[in-house]
Amino acid sequence: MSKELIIYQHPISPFAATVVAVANYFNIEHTEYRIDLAMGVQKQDWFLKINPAGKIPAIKDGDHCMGESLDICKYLIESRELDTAFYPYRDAAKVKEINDLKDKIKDLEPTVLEVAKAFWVEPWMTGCAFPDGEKGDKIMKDVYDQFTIMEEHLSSNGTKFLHDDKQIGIIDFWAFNLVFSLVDKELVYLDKWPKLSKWFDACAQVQALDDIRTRSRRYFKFFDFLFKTLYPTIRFVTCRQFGVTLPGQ
Ligand SMILES: N[C@@H](CCC(=O)N[C@@H](CS)C(=O)NCC(=O)O)C(=O)O
Repeated sequence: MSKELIIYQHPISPFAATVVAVANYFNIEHTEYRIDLAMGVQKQDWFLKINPAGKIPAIKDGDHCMGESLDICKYLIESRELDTAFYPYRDAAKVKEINDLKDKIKDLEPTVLEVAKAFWVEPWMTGCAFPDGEKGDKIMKDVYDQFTIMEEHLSSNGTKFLHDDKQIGIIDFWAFNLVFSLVDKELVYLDKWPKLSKWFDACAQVQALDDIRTRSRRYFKFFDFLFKTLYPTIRFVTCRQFGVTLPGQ
């Protein structure tokens, strides 16, 4: 049986974007399979066999199934024996450095998700209010704190990328996908973090990241249209009389 790699993804997931970008960066042949998160496909039995956490991204590589974006990226590199500074898995000291770096900014994941949920998905999709006042400020502050940690890291390291000066690495890929998911929805601006802005621009020039960002941006625009124009218009015209209900109605 040929060993086919399937990446289960959704086009607006920054975690799935990381896995697809890594596969493309290393020319790892794969097929993408879109999981309809809104329909809850990620919680269906067949998918839970692939990733019991019920989340994307996940992969099926021959008989091997797994979830968690960074673990998948590491697996892809190790299983293909890619000897690269991007993730030098054979060098225990470097692996520790990379894991420590991820640990330093581990709250980037929940804080980015919280901003996207509170200021993009929920108000537009479900019609609920934007978090205002202290609540809204706190959500933004949490993500800004992560940006400050990254700024300080880049400053003290004196490097262009998070690990290294010349070579982009696995944590840059992971963090870039998270950060652009907010920048491209115009939910955050990086001007107050000059080193982080430079890092962002340097990552954006890497072809695999530029490709995935361009694709994600198209989907952000599509969902923007759906949330901000189509849904409210349909609500306005009130479909109730036709028996149609949208989220938030
Ligand atoms: N830590 C996970 C996060 C994955 C994650 O949160 N995925 C979201 C999409 S962005 C998901 O599948 N959510 C569906 C759900 O929770 O039902 C990773 O890095 O892979």
